Amino acid sequence: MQLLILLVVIVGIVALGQLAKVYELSSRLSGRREEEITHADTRLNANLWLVFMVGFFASVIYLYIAYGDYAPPPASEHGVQLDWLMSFNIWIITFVFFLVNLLLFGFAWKYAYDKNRKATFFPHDNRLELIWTVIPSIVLAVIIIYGLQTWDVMTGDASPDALRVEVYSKQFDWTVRYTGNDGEFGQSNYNLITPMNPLGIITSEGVEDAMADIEQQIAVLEGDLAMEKGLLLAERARLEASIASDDHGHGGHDHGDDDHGDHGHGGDGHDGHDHDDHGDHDHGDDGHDGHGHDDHGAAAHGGDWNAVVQHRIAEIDNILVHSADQLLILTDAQIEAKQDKVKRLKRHRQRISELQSFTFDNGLSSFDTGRDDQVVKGEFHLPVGQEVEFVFRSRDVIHSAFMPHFRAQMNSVPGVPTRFKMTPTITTDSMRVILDDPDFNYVLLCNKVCGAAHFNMKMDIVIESREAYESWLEQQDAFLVDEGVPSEPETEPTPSADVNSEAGDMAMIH
Ligand SMILES: [Cu+2]
Repeated sequence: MQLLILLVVIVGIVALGQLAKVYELSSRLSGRREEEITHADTRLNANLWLVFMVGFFASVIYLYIAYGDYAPPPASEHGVQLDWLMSFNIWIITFVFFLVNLLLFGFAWKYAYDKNRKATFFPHDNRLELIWTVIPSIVLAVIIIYGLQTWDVMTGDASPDALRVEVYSKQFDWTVRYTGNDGEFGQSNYNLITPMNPLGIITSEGVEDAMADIEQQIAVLEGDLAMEKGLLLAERARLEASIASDDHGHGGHDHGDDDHGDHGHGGDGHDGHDHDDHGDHDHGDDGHDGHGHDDHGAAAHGGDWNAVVQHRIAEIDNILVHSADQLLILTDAQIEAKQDKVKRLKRHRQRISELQSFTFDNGLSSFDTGRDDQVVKGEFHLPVGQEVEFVFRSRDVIHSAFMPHFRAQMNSVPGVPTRFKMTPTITTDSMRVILDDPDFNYVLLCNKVCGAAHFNMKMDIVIESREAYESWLEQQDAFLVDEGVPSEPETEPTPSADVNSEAGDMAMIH
């Protein structure tokens, strides 16, 4: 097959060569040289330029008519101005487009080669230079100033009574937050993000719960590690070895604290922890075994290393013998995973403990203002004619909040809150009538390719009368319902009896 194609190509090239030869022969017969171009040839080409120009212009005009309208009318105040800015630019571009192409094709037609005409030598002209420098400068300046002014309308300070709405992005959905009755958003931090608190809103209760939860997780993991057979045996071996080399290893200590050591543990042997009546309490019945606190004792007394070590060995032996059924046997990888988890939990605990609140102008603490915040998903509502101040945050990557019907778009950047303001002017219902589409909805889309499910990152926006908006907002749960139980967005309100019993349970756990 390939051979066949190759043959066809070769035959084609040969045929072309033969055709060229025929042409050459025929022009030689007619007594005319090949490179000689007649006046008719030139005029034909010149006229074809004009034909092309007319076709080109006609197709551009067709595209303007077919696609020039940005379908739904702008549904926000600044949207009208933004559309004007766009149209203004388009008209300038259109004018320049037709002018330049008219000159380009027109000159090609008019000044086609004519052997009787000599080209004018025209190297420089100050007037021309001035014209094509000054005019574009003025036009560009107008475009830029007009553009900046429109930008300023969208991003300038919102009025104090603007409705404040936070739009939070993550892979792959949007969450919207309202301030609640106090008019302030609660502070937020990623360290407090949980499935129940996707925005990481900080409240004093939330911090306490998170800390208790972390403590509990650490306790469980450390409990497991304390009962791991391999670790216990390894520790025991290490301790034995340290006793064997004790004269060298810890001699210094003992000498240094001689009197101390003698005091406390003179004749007591391994059992001697007289410093600690607490210890006696705990282990009175257990005899040789239990001195869970002797690390502590050792640190305090410094000198009784040997006794401590022996004590710990006895303790380990006791576990190995008497609690054999509770021993865990884990692989190295499992142990490492648990130890790693403990380290990460401790870091997490550290970061949460470093959170600091601040006080708003009205005297509220930023750890208190989050309780009544309303968090919604799936769809959010805005009152028509009300100025809205949007704040954008992102959890993971850069997203872009795009609300095409309002001619609004803003990047949503992790770590850098962004914002703009807008005033919706057309309700969803009115727009449905305008577009004659009963299913129409305003949308918030993601306009940055942010990952696999980017296409699905969408939220509906409902623009409605102030009354309808207010009654909708009233139905949205506050972040913390009653006694510190985070509400679940998007579910029916929980009966208050359940909330209370749940709160009771949680209080017991923590
Ligand atoms: Cu996105």
